[in-house]
This record gives sequence, C-alpha cells and structure tokens, in this order.
Amino acid sequence: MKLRLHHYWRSSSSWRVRWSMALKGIHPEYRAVSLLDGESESEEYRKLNPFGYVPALEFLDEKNPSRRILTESVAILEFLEEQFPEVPLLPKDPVLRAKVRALVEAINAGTQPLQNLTAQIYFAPDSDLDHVAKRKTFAQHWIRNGFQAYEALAAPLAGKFSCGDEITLADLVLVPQCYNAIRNDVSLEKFPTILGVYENAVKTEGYLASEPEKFKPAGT
Ligand SMILES: N[C@@H](CCC(=O)N[C@@H](CS)C(=O)NCC(=O)O)C(=O)O
Repeated sequence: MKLRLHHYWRSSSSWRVRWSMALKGIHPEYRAVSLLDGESESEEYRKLNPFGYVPALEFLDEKNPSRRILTESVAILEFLEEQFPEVPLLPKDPVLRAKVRALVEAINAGTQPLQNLTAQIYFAPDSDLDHVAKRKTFAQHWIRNGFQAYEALAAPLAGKFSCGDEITLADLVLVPQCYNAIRNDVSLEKFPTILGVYENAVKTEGYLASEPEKFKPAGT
C-alpha cells in the first residue's frame, strides 16, 4: 500500500495520524499543505478534502477515484487500526475501547473544531489587535471547556497514559491538543491527569518521531 499524507506541521489533526504511523512503522510520502497562505482553501486541495482541512490520506496505487482519498483524522486512525493491528492503539476490553473512543471524541468533536483557526476567524474576522486578542480568548475558553471534561473522564482510567499504562488513540489526540493549549497560553496545571499524560508522552519515541518541529519546513 503506497500512501501519501497531506498534512501541515503544526496541525494537531495531522499530528495524530503521523503519530499512529510512527508507532505502526508506516512510512508514507509526506506532502506539506500550508494553512497560512490559502493552499488548504484552494480549489485544487478541496478536491482532496472539501472542508479545506488537513490531513488527507491518499492511496497512490488506487485507480478508482472514489477509493483514493481518506479524510477526517479519526476515520484515518480507525482505518490504520484495522489495517495495521500489530501495534494496537485501542485496549482489548470492549468497555475500555468505548471509553478511549469517548476521550478521542471529547477532543476531536468537543474541543478541536471550536478552537480551530477557521472558527476563530469567523468569530473575530479582522486582523487588528482587538480581534486577534478576542480569537485567543475564544480558543482558550473552548480548550479549557474540553479539558475539564477530558480530565473528569480520564482521571479514573489513567495510568501513565489516558487509559492505563499503554499509549492509546486517546493520547494521540490529547497530546497535540495540549500543544495547541500551550501555544494559546492555557496552563495544564489545573488538569493534573492531562498534565501527567503529556509529561509521559513527550518522552516517547512515537511523540519524538511525529512532533511538529520534526516536520517544520525549512526557513519557517
Ligand atoms: N475533523 C477534522 C479536522 C481537521 C482540521 O480542523 N484540521 C485543521 C488543522 S488541525 C485545519 O486544517 N484547519 C484549517 C484552518 O483552520 O484553517 C479532522 O480530524 O481531520
């Protein structure tokens, strides 16, 4: 299977997929899509992902156009789970699997979209300082709102990571969101479970192989 991952170095949704691939030993071709100069919004890119979002996963050896592209990072993560099960990122126990998926959705559906750049710009469209400050307050609110729920859901489950001592999909989604939180000056101190997971995760090989700095375009 020849894969191309369309991604952006700082995109938390892209990072989730890069991390899963690193753990599963998958080496796609990477294609950087800029979110800053309108490339992700272009007509050309929207043929891959009509939302104008990254990531998008392309099957280079697929001839049928309707089977060539996958979008939505969580759908991609689930696809990778099914196709590359040797390194599992979901627990075996069905109840814990559902709980990990709930943690994934707490960030994927309940946090990330609300603090995404497109939502921020819609909320405060001008580029003056007042609007830029408003965008940040908006992002901080939704990140804290999501993290208080994640903290409550994960506290009874967590060990080194969000569900016990093994990395799961929940961590692959949470930790990139922590990166967004830190960029937006949201302290993790008020969320001790999240902070513990973050501190453990940053020491892992999968984190180091997938983190934004590793994919930062030269000259950025
Ligand atoms: N639900 C989508 C969300 C993707 C998404 O929001 N991607 C962000 C980067 S993390 C993006 O492309 N944002 C473009 C923007 O905000 O302009 C997924 O999980 O793939």
